Amino acid sequence: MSTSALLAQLDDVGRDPRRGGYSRHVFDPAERDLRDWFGEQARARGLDVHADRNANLWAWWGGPGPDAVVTGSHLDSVPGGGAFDGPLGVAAALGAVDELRATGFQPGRPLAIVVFAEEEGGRFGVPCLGSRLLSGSIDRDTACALRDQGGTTFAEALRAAGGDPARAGADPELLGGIGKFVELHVEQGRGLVDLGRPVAVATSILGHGRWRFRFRGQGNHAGATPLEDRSDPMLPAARTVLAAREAAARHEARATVGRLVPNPGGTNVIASSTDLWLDARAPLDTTTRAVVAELTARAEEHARAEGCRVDVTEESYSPTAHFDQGLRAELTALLDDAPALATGAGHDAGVLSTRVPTSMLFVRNPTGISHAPDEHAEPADCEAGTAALARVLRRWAA
Ligand code: HGY
Ligand code: MN
Ligand code: MN
Repeated sequence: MSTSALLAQLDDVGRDPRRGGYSRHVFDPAERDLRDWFGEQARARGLDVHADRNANLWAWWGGPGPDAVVTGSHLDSVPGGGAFDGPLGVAAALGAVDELRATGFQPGRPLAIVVFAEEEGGRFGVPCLGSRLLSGSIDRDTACALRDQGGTTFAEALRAAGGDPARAGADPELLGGIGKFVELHVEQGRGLVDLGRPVAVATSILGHGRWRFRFRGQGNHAGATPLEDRSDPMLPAARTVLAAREAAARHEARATVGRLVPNPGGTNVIASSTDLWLDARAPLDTTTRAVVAELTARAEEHARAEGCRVDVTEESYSPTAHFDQGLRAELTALLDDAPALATGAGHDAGVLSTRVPTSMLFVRNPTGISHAPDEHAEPADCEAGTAALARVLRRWAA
């Protein structure tokens, strides 16, 4: 079955009529349907499917065992996300297994497809939660205490999904068994469009982090409260959103506030507190830190001016990741001198790259847009990506 046909099976899973695009968050009904779909597709290919202690799904062709060749990505999305970010890598992995099986290939070492849990952090706020738990870069207690917007903890959600929070956490045996990892992903930019090529090999991932700014003021009546009597946390929050763009431009970094939540959020209510989340990224970790430090100082200044207070909490940080040079050179040669591209988007491959020889393949996205419904990959490019992935798996797992 072609990769596009596999993806088409997911067309109606987790559509978000209010936001547009897809909202598929870990363990919610849509994501559970996607997990079921993956299990069925993998078992139909003779793969042995099981969930690890951190709710990542693994489909094995021989194994688990030492020096495994592993490929995969994620199935969860951002709120209102596109159809390809994550699912393309999973569908292409299934398509690559089809290609290998069709030619009678038998792997000489364990080969697996992995679906990592909560890559976007769309429910519990920490991106790549499944791969961070697997690799130990977040500990069990911290992860299990994470809460979604409804107040449910990751531990409760994991238990409700059939997992055991007491077992969550680093899995050195599973991680140690991975010899090489490759993730195929839709490109989140226009590099391949400008180069006129369907597939690229990744070089690096921009360091990135998330910080919550909580502004506290005095809730009050929108009509009965004179301006001079207000401590309105929306004002310093709004000024901080503007300051984020200014600081990013000054430091040649990227800073985004995509989420700003007043509490209680009534139209005729002066908020008592307002949360905003900063996503900041830069090639140098020191630059990202400088942007956050400057923004923290500006936020404190704006808060004081309105009789408010602000607390800043770092929720996650991923240093800039550089993919294995040897693998990069090997894949570039193997894939007809495929171009090399850096990315500003985070991936589970970035988390694994500090522990396992890791690489990524990108597939052309004609719109260059991601994390939005306009994200796209043409069927021919999806198949070109799948063929490239099959070639890599054949070489590595021979
Ligand atoms: O946020 C990111 O860059 C990734 O899509 N999780
Ligand atoms: Mn994403
Ligand atoms: Mn992704």
